[in-house]
Amino acid sequence: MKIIDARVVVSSPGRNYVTLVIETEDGVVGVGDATLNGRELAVASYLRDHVCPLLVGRDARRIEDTWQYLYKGAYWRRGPVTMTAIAAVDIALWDIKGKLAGLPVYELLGGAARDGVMVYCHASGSTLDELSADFQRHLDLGYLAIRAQAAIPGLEKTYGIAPTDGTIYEPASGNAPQEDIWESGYYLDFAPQMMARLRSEFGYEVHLLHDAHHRLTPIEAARLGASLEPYRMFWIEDPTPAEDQSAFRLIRQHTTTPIAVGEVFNSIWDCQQLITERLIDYIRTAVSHAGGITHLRRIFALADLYGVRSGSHGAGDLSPISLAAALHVDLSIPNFGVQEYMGHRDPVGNVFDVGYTFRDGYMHPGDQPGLGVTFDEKAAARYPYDPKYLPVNRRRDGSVHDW
Ligand code: GCO
Ligand code: MG
Repeated sequence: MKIIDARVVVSSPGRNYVTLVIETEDGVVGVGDATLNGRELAVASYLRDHVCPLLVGRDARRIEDTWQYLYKGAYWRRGPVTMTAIAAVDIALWDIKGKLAGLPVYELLGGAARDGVMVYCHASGSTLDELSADFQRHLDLGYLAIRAQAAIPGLEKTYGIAPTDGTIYEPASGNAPQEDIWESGYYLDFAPQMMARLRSEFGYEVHLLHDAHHRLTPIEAARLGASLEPYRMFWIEDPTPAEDQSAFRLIRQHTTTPIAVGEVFNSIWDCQQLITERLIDYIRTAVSHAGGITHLRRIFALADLYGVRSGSHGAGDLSPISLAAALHVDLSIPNFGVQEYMGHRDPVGNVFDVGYTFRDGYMHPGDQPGLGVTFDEKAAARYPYDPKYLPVNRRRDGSVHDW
């Protein structure tokens, strides 16, 4: 089953997506997501210039061998660009394998270990009243788990707050990133007030999540965790930058609030210490940024040994192909925790036709052979690449801050 073509399509149906299309000699087509938000063309080039030529002529059925060949064989290992490129190939090959077998990918991964995949959505507001209205709206839609973010009084702009006009919350800035001002003090005072309000209004049954976006020092993160303990969080996410994995020991010494980390990780080595020392509760690696289905399963298997559960990244900058791939993995692993689901706004639906469904707080990848996502290349061509950057954070004194 030889691969005869591998091509990269960069399109922007509302936001930028990089899609890898692999075709076999029998006419079976597999698709993979190679999107790295704000660095899209680097992955497109890595694939086009260095990987696609190596794929042509290879046996599409040999997923593990291809993974090892691209990872070990390149000499230069890891990193978000490399691992996103490998992920795209891997996801496309699993799609092909499912189509060849006539089975949805989750069946190839051992079959369904649960009936549905609990997802969490995003509720936000520029005031607490707006946040609570948005929270109620998502409860009415059936969500059982909700991430809550609100604009922080004292700061001009807060990342993660969706504008009310339905656009995405990352600013549209083509030539250079927008720069926001951040001061942790305002945030640390405000976060407990926000959660107190939500718990007093909506009770304790709904799972409550919150993203700190790597902005705190370890001792500040410890303070945040401790101050949120009365509100029984499902998790706080990315409390401090995780390059320094041992920093989480300090956070753990001070709080029982569960911690989720890992959306910017790209390999098992990035999370090894966090998992094996039980410094986190949920590992958030994304299928498209951490080496695809093959590598994600390896990370989750390691996590399972240490009682750490999955909580895969699922923001809108990951294409519907990634979301589908994540859902197949989520459905099949023993230590699933929760799946992020931000959803995709049209015109994304004109380019990606999806088989996954949402009902009563749970998603299911569907039972079509492969991943269950059809990518329309002709439609994609109608939405040319539109360069955009994530914003940058500075403190009031002008120094660049983590985020
Ligand atoms: C999340 C994330 C996203 C990221 C985005 C970056 O938890 O959903 O933090 O909002 O910022 O995916 O590309
Ligand atoms: Mg996050």
